[in-house]
Amino acid sequence: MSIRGRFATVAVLFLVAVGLIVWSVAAFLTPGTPGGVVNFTDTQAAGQPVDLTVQTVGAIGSGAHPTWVSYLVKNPHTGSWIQDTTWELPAHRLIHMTVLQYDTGGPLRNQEWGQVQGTIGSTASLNGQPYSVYDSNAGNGVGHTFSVPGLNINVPLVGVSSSAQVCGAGPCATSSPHNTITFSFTTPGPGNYHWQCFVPCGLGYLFGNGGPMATQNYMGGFLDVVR
Ligand SMILES: [Cu+2]
Repeated sequence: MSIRGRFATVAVLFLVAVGLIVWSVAAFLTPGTPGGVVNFTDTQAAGQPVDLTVQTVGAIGSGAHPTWVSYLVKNPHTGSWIQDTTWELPAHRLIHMTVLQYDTGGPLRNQEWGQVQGTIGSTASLNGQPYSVYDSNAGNGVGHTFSVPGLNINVPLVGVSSSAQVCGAGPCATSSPHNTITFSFTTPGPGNYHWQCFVPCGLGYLFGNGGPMATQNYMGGFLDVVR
């Protein structure tokens, strides 16, 4: 091969490499496909509390990342479980939230996240028992949190026993081992409030904070509060 031919080959390979790097960095920085918006504004008459039910699973079992941890929300109109973490809620309304937690847990890196904050009475209920703080170094630890930084809401979601027959793929049925966590909060005025899990549960990613922790419709989303 001539010098010119070799140079052209090296140049093409170099451009392909640069292209691949740019593409992978862009793909890493771009959040996953945003879902629709699950509408809770018309499920109750004006002034009535709104029920919001979600589940947290150790593996979503389908889609682009079947092994990723995820939240799922119960469609208030059809009752089916959907993977969409943008929830449209009415402003200045009492929200009764139920979390069915199917994942295992462990000790928190920051014990602060074991504290229930920002809910009515600064309390939540774990299988019917009220709690305001959970010691993640005891028992099954904490699997995930439901946290809305802009509203100072944080609820530690206690893990299930890893020795049990843990649900392998979402949506999980209540026949699988789970913890039922309930709490209430009041929505503020209209706005977009980011919510997320604060347990670095993105297994296999840098410090556990990539993958599902950084992608819409897995471990974070938005409370889309409207008038
Ligand atoms: Cu999580």
